[in-house]
Amino acid sequence: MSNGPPPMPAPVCLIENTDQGLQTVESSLNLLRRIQQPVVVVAVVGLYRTGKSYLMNRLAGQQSGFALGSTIESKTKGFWMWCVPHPYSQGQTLVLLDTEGLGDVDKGDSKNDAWVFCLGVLLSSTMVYNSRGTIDNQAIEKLHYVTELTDQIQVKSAGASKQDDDEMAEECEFVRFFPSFVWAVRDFTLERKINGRDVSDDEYLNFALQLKNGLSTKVMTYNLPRQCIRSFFPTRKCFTFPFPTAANNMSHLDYMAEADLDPDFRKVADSFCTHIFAESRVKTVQGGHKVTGSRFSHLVKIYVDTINSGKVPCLENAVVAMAEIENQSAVNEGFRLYVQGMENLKKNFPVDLESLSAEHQRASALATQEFLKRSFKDTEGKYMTQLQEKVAKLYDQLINENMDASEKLCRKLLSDLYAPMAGNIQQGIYAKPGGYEIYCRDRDAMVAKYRQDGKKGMKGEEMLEGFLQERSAEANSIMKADEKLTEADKQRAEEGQKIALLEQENRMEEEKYRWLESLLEEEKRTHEENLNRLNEKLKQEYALLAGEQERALERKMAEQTVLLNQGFHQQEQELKEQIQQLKKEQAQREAEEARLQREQQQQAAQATMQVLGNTLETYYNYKQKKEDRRLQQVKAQKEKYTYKKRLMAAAKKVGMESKVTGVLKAGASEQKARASEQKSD
Ligand SMILES: Nc1nc2c(ncn2[C@@H]2O[C@H](COP(=O)(O)OP(=O)(O)OP(=O)(O)O)[C@@H](O)[C@H]2O)c(=O)[nH]1
Ligand SMILES: [Mg+2]
Repeated sequence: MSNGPPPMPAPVCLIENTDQGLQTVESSLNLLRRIQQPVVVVAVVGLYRTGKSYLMNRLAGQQSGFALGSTIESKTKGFWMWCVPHPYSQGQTLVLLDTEGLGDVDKGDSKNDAWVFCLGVLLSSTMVYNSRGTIDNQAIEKLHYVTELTDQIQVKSAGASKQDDDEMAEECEFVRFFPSFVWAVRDFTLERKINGRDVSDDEYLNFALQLKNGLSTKVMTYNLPRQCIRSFFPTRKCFTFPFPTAANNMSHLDYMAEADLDPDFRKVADSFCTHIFAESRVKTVQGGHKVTGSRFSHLVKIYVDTINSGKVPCLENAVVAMAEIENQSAVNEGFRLYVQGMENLKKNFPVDLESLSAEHQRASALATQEFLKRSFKDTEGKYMTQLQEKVAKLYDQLINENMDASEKLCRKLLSDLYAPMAGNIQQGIYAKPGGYEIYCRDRDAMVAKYRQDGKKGMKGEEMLEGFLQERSAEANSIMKADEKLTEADKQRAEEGQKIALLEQENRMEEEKYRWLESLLEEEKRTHEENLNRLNEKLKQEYALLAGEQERALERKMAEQTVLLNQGFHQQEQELKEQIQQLKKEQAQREAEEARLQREQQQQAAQATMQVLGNTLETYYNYKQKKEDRRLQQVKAQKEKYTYKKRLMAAAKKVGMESKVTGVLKAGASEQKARASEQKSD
């Protein structure tokens, strides 16, 4: 499965702007959901009929795509999206967003315009503001939407009532989440000179954004949009485009060959594209988390739904909501991989525990990796635990299924191997003097064959134990009916049978213990590995947050230097406070990071103790059982010995000591021979 954008021959509508309000288009969200690559989102906003769609087509490397209008009526409605592989950065997707033109007199809905502008800010990592002519006071006044952003966007979730301090903190937070700002001035015909000196595009923009000294209403009104742009978008860039072609060609610009365009226009357009491709960052959200296509789809839906419901979009809430949806699908995707990984092995059930465990380890590592790749902000490990629980539950179920399959197979194997003996019983082969010896030989040969079969699964010894227990009454009655055996032989045989059964029980317990021990060992290892992976992920997330905070500080400090140099002490003082606020947040993050690390260490230690405790308990139970069985064996041996002693005492009384000793010795050597025969089998 490719993680990049699916082939898109043309842009699609992402957000419709209807009379009922803004509405996301499900098929376009679905398209985004398939993209697992980080996205660089470039949105163009600006007054209607200013060549926005044309510029976006150039970024897409296409002559047509985003529809252009050749009349004075506005063309683009809502938000249109084109996802293409990033031309510079492999593994990233470039999402181009073309938006509805602002200030359309026919529409006459400035509130709606303000939301279009606001969504452009919220969704993009680079926002291109497009205008025509010059950056004069009128042009800046038309950008009044920036002054409304503080009412339209909330950074923190609404908890306690806002204080002045919070208000300031909110505004200063904008810089962390807002896109870089590029002003594209089209049809620029003036000479770029300030006080007779040639200046660059950026100097031209900064000159236009210069503040005026003073506190009169007029000055404050003049300064407000400029101050907002400076403060919210400290990373700014400007491109002044000349006319692309002669006025009479303008309406069929999208059919014109590149070579027929004005060379100066092409030069600026090329350096604009180069700048966008080289400098636009991957879209991030609060905490510095990178946004993938799939996360972006949630973001779009969350913001649009919030705006539609009449509420103010909140950056913090959006990230939390987005993380919840994304983490849940990360759990599902991780689990899907685990199920898929175990599916093949399931076909081969029964398998031994080593194979089952190895496959489980492999599949659960894959599942965890996939989960961690997709999830974010799972600070408490809630979703990671959810995945682990789902995996553990299925693994338990698979172990049971594997045991059932083993049981079924062993039962069949035993019944097949026993079939000739059952036939012999029916024919009375063992019901004659010496029959018990034949029975024992047949049974031992059958057990040896059973053991030779290597594909019995996890229940081989347990099933054999059950089988031998079941057959012990049969063995006893054959033995008792065997006239060749003396009472002493029978007593001895009975003892021998008891011991053999105990030995088999031992084997069965050992088999169980072996897999119990390896399951526990595996649980401990998986737990440790997952904890390490989660810690690593959290560390990475803290590094992202630290990077985000540092970048914000850097930008603010650069802005502070500019203001200081220009003698704007009042604004510089405000900035100073904002910088202090950012530093405070940085210190909070560091303290939080340290706290989390301490907690994680404690958790890890507790978990290890728990697993160790479990292992010790199991081990203790096993030891106890083993000891019980040993005592039983000793008792059985002792009984045998007491019987021998009683027999010898009786023999002594009747003067048959040497005969009894001879019989016992013969019996013992016969038993030895049989044992070595079994071994060589
Ligand atoms: N003068 C001029 N015209 C241009 C430029 N770029 C494109 N056009 C033409 O202007 C017209 C409108 O271009 P669009 O790209 O559709 O403008 P838009 O801003 O997307 O328009 P809306 O979607 O209606 O807001 C088309 O006929 C274009 O060919 C330019 O740089 N200068
Ligand atoms: Mg357009």
